[in-house]
Amino acid sequence: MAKSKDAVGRRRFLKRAAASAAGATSLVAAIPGLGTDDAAASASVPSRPIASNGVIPVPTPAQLARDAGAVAPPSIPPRTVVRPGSDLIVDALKSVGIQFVMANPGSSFEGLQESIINYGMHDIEYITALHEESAVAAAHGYAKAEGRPMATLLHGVIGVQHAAMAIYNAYVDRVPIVMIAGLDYDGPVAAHNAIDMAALVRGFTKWDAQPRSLSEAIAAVQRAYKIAITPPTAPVLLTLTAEIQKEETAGRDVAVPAFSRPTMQAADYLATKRIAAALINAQNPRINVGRLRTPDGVKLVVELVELVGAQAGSSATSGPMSFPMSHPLRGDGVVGVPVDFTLTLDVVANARGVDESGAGRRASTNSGLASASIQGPPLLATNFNVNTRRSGSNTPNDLDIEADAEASLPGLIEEIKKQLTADKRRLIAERTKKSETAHSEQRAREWADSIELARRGWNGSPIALGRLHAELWPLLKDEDLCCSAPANFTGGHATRLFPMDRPYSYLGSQGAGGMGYGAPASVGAGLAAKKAGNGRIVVNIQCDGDLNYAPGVLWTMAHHKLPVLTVMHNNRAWHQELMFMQFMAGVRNRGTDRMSIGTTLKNPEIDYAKMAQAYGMYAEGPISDPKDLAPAYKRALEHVKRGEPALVDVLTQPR
Ligand SMILES: Cc1ncc(C[n+]2csc(CCOP(=O)(O)OP(=O)(O)O)c2C)c(N)n1
Repeated sequence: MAKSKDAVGRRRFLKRAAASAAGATSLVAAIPGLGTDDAAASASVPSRPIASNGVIPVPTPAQLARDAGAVAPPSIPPRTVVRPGSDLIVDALKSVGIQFVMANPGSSFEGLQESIINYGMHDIEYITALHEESAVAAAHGYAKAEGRPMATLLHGVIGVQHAAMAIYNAYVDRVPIVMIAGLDYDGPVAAHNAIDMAALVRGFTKWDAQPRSLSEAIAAVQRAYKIAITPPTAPVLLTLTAEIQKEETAGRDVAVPAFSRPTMQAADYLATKRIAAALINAQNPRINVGRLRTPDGVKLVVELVELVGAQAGSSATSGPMSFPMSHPLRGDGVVGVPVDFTLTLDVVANARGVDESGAGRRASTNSGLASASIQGPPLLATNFNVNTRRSGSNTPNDLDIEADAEASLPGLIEEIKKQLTADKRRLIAERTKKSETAHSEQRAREWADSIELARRGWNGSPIALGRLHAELWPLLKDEDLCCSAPANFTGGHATRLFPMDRPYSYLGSQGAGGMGYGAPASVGAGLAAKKAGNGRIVVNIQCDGDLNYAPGVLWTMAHHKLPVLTVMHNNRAWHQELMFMQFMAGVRNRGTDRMSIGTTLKNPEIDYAKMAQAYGMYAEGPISDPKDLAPAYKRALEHVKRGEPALVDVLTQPR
């Protein structure tokens, strides 16, 4: 491997510095021209405070003369690199539309970092991470809020290792992320190099590449993006050598080609015609909507449901990009009228292989189909080295189409419009009316149940999770809201009380259940909210155990001024595990008294308000009297509405 000029220069510098430092008694002595034995210089300068090592850092007369402008500064050698390769990598990232790159610094990608910060500064924002896992988890949250990937940079080997769990979460959650790992063969630490960097995470990335030249690297960035956003969407990893990042390209004919966006595979024409006919001819069709790829897909599916007056099932309480919960056609239809055709769109089976939308086979329509699905291919189809069974719906349908639902919708809508007769339009208008009435009653029942659940333990202290949420609702009901953290550990109140009506209203769970996700995902959601620029507020109901894996994200929120309200669900425990331990001790009949060992965060108790303040964020708490919640929320929200994060620490019931 040929050594780059930079690397050779850097090694020489390090050697020289090490040699002089070894023979010197102080830093001053190690730097030529600076020394305490320079009596003349010492005598001619005013006295200065003595550094802690006892050495006075005295400038030489020549330096003083230069400072005073008496002599011209030494001539600066001309820039040696005019158009580094990493500038073109920035152009490639721009060509695919990357807007944010998040990283914790590492010399293996210093060339690219410098290019992003200086050369790419008007197009790409550099977000500072305090941990690589947080960078990838933030990208995970961003992709779910936006339906598109951002990029992360990872230091060779160790940064990739730190990121591994977050990559796995994103992979299982089918979330696209473009990750770039640096590789510097001539770097200062040989242990940060790997012959096959991606091997560390290959089991849970969709694709990886280690380009051998700049042209290959440019093509690989565009390829990486395409592969990440094409179903099955997933994280991809590019390993970029320092040589490619730093090579001089001035005078060379390398350029970034225009990016051609990938076309997604849509359902074929015959299948589309059959589904259109089934939707039109059914007496009572149902469309179950899972997670579509982008907000455009959500718009299209709303159009489809309204066009045929179907009843719609939504996964919006499980994650983003689904059918709006408050839409008049979301619900179970008119009681007593059987569903005779079900179309399922991108509904992902849960770990047990049961789809989450209540889909099921029913009687068939007079077009011969009882059920159909359009579902992107499972990751199993692209990567055999997977540790997850999660894939498409396990319920067999009469017609199962392996294609992108979002890309299939325009054709389906067009075909339905072609097939619709005036008679059918009248029938559809009638059933739409009936469904809307039935659904508004259903909605009233659901709302009453949610309020009833939220009332439990209303005046209790520690504070009940229902009240923690209910006090937020009046303050947030008119806001453009994004709930960024998983709701399953916080009683599920958020998804019952707050209407999940926008593609990003609720971002869902960790994917693979890896903790240390909620807080960084909120950073990604915060970036999307800030970029939207319309006052969107991110609400992060934050479990204490989850925050403590990488609390440095609080600094990232403060530093980048993200509109995130963090409300601590501070039950001073990893309560899920405490319950498991209690069960274990119970079945062994040994008593549960000691099960708080290793499962609680007590003695000392963590002060999250102080923690957030230390990271530069407005914070209050701990709050144990529920009457104090609303005023504290109001004060915190004033900060969030000004575009800054804030945290309210609430002492809560376990669940
Ligand atoms: C990285 C990781 N380590 C350990 C676990 C095991 N685990 C599952 S739930 C849980 C407790 C989470 O505590 P917290 O986030 O405070 O939520 P709580 O259970 O208290 O509601 C733990 C540690 C995990 N899922 N992920």
